Amino acid sequence: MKRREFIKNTTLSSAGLALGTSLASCNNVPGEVDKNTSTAISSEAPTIPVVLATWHVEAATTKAMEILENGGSALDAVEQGCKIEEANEKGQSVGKGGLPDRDGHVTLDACIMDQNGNCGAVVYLKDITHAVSVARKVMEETPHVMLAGEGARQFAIEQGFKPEDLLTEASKEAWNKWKVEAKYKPIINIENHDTIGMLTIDKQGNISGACTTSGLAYKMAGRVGDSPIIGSGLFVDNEIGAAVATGLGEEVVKTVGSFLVVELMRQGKTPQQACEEAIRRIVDKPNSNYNNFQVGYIAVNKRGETGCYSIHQYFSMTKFQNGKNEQIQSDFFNKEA
Ligand code: SD4
Repeated sequence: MKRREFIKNTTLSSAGLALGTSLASCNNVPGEVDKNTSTAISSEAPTIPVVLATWHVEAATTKAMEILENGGSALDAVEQGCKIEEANEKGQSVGKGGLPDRDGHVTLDACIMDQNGNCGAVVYLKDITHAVSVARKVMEETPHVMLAGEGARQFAIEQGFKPEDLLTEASKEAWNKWKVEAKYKPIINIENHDTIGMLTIDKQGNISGACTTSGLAYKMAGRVGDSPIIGSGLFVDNEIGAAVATGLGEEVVKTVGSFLVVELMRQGKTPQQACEEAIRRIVDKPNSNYNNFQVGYIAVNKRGETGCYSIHQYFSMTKFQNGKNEQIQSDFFNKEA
């Protein structure tokens, strides 16, 4: 089977769902690798500040780097960078315009973590575009780490966020089309980029991270993925580095993926080696059906060295470092397809 057919036909049998977001994106032509992009291995010496994000999100990394270059904090950079994608209605997997659950509700998951190990998260948040900023408010204004559902929504409104309908015409149309058959195995959409996960190191050498998503398209009502779960979708340790995940959240949660990547770096692995080992933990499980889903990790260590790795081809990250804002194709595990 050709790679593109594989992507289009693959479903997530474990969850009975497919990623409504992309396995392959990064380029405007689905499934084609842009020859101008770099590979993950770079010979250049790492420097800080650095911004790293999942997928092809140059506007977001530009915004984050602008903040860092002006002496701003890693935390501000990561929040402001992610907000660019949340507000982008064309991205059907993040914030406004995200694809809804099977009942037509857009529900968002997000988290944020700073250099002091503080963190905040929101899960199953409705009606608020900037979930990452609500997560930051949870971190800074409450004694809690995570708020869910209606409580999160009420908290956001009290904090001054304006409720709005996140279901855009385009996403509604996609949902209506899906409803014709309502198979809980929608075709994977390979044209959009994905969940945004972002990691930043500021001029002081402090590290922060954030992750924000509308999760799996047409998921069961109430489903929460890895993205808002500290340690799974995101982990930051200011002494070591940080990691963030994208792809089928259920598989990331089962291996506590981002925490694992950071712990592997603590043990001396490079970010690249750590991402590869974390993917191996998923594919090496007995009865792993990894042919049917994608997971990708990106990571950065304290020195500003970076890495990324995924199960299948066409995952990419955007890296802004050494004055270059570039899309980098990830190496991947499954070379058989
Ligand atoms: C989730 N990890 O909700 C997120 C979604 C995602 O590619 O990254 N999709 O499972």
